[in-house]
Amino acid sequence: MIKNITENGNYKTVHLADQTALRQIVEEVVNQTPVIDIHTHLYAPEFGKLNLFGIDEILTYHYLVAEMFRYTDIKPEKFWQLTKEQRAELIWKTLFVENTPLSEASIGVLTILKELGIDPNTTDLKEIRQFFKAQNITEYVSRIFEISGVSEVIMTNDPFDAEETEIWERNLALNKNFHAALRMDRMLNNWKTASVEMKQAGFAVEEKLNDKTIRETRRFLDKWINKMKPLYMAVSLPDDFSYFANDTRNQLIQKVVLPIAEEYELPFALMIGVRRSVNPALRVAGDGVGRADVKSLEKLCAESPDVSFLATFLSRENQHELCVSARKFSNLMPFGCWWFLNNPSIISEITRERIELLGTSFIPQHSDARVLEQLIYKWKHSRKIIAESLFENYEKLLKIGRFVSRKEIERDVKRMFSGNFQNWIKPLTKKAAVENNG
Ligand code: RAT
Ligand code: ZN
Repeated sequence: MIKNITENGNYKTVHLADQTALRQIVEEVVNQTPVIDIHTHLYAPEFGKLNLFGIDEILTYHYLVAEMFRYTDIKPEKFWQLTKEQRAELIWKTLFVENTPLSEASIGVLTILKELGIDPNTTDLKEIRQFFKAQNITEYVSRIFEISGVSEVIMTNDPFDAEETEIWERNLALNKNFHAALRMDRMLNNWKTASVEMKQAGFAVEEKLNDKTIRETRRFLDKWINKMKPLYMAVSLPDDFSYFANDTRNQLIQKVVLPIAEEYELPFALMIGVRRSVNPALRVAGDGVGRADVKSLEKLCAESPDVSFLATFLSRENQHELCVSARKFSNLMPFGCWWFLNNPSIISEITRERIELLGTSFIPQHSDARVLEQLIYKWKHSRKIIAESLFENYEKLLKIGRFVSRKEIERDVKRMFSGNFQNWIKPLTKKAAVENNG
């Protein structure tokens, strides 16, 4: 006989077999707790055509484009000449009709269809298109958020993207569930071009990092921070990123990014390990992964204790080191299972590892959704694994005789799904103490 949790949080004595009740409650809480999706490529409806939705966008997701090339002989140059509809048709035929859709990204498409009430056995793409054409976008956005259990999303906002900045310049009131993140890729990864573009935009910036350039670069970021009101700054970095080098990127981090992070109390998110354009012919589907050096992240955290860092690594091999670093630095918050890691077997491994090393003091997932409906599958699939990983650990407690209440489970899941992030974006002085130092 063991004790088990009850609905109101009290303990009652039940038979061991009733561990199923514990599992059920964990699943229920995980499924019902709203999540803040801290990294997406979605846009608020006010961004017009940048806000992607519908079956043609879903099918032409670059994860699926890459997979399609595994099965067809079509040359990339020819593929990119097709219209979006033609590309979607080819991907549909290749991955869903002529082959069994077994990969995570293709199962994801079927999860979306099922959750929207479309028969996943439908092979006629025209029929599926009808459903999406009939949607009213404002209501549809709320409906997708509701089905996905997502309360808010953070966008990825690039101050060098003309299509995007043109909309920001209009100062529109955005849907309140979409927030900005200021993306620094072009500035930190391609300074030569970025400096020219900033100059063209009226900032007295030169390629050489003299004092005036630093001042003007900060002024450029001041402008965009005031306009976008981002919740954090972010950059994706290559696998060979080294904070030990004295290169332009590191000088910009030291002289521009970190001072701004302190001044505005904005966390700095580092997404490390992408090898851009491993196969340029595949365009956005052509990036790869490489193992990075976590010591560079530790150096950043150690040298800037007053800056809050969010970090995710693309390589599976870096995940354990990231957890250990987070035990050493309470200004470091690991987040998400990024891109090629966003597969059930790997999410399961990473989440279990993180719980074992960090308890609940991490952010388990982000969707990276580029197309609105992807929120549905990314969160449905991840929730299942997060629930399993949590259950596994509550079960260990149960076996020892330490009983958990529903309230505790709710508190834990809330922290992981929204609280840790909300706490992280608060000014340093207002952050709750993080109890994860190892
Ligand atoms: O996951 C993706 O869609 C990638 O293409 C990238 O956008 C990556 O997530 C990134 O933010 O750089
Ligand atoms: Zn992304």
